[in-house]
Amino acid sequence: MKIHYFAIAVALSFLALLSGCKKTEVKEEPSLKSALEGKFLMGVAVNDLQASGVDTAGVRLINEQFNSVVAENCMKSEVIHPEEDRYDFTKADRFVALGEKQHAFIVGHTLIWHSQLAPWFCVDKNGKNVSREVLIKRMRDHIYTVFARYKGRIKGWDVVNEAFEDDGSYRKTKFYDILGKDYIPLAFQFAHEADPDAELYYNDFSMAHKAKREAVVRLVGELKAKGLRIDGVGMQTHLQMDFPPVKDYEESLLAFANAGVKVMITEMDLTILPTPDRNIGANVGRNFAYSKEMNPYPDALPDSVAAAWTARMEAFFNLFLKHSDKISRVTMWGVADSDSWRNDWPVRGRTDYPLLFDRQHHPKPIVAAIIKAASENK
Ligand code: 9MR
Repeated sequence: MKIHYFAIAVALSFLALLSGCKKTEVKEEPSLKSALEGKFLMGVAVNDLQASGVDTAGVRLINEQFNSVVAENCMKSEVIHPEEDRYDFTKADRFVALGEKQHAFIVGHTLIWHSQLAPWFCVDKNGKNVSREVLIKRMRDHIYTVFARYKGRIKGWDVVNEAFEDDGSYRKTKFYDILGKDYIPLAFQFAHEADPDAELYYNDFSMAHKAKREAVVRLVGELKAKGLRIDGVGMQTHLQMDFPPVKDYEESLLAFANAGVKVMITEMDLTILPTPDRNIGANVGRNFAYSKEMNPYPDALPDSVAAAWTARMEAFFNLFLKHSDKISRVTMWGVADSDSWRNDWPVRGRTDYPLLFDRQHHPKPIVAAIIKAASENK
């Protein structure tokens, strides 16, 4: 018994000694989101494995590094509204719950898009295009129902995605076939009716092309002239090493800001792999056959190649910092390299290195470079 009391007394005095000691300071590494605070939100696209919590390493990075999230796939019409009278919110609910848990600015992607479109959306039971009236009703129902579920929780929406070709002409989608260019203002009108507080965006790839830039500026003007709400233009920013030139990209960024909307970098990634056609943008309809030459770095990037990648990524982040008064958000299209769609497009089964965190979820040198540049850009 005596020994027992003695042991407790020793333990207590040891604890008292410890609490008297000065706490050792643990130096927190700055995160991307804290370094960029006051400049723009740092966002990331979230996939289903992350939203469901299976990818714990990915969730940890989302939480530590990012303060905005966007749904990579789970809100596209083929997923969320697979049949005319059936919605499936399972995955989207998980995504929104993750964003709320992490106090992130949540972005919905995307309402009206020709790709990953629910197969029933624009056609009747015989596969024939529906009438103008039917499509308008379907668009309204879709937008109203999805908005009703997430009203006040999703703060901004990509309302229309990829409506233009690179030459500035309207993409000939089913929406365009049936409604002409009216489908765009209609979508913005329905979205605003459904949640007057939500920010509404137009989102597209290959925005550095002059003709596309001009078409988007025209669209913003037309929407505003009709008294419709449009808050932002999303520049997707799926980059290649040699395309587009930073200068052309900057011209588009400035043109959108001058049109009176916020600019958002919405789907950023930078492929290091050869691209069979530099004008491919993010046109997922185009694919090319696999060959060894097209997959030059299956194991790792040579140092010089990695350095060139870092330099190009840094040039873009320096541009974003230069124009941070015009940019409200920069979103990466995925957390770690292994998550990226780039590994399978436009050639399936390649190993690409397009994001800020590597396959082990370690930050690449670009992360420290961005944090340093942000701290120097007061
Ligand atoms: O990253 C998405 C990928 O997982 C999907 O297979 C693909 C299908 O269309 O869509 C990808 O995301 C696209 C985004 O929704 C719109 N802009 C282009 C993106 C890359 O294709």
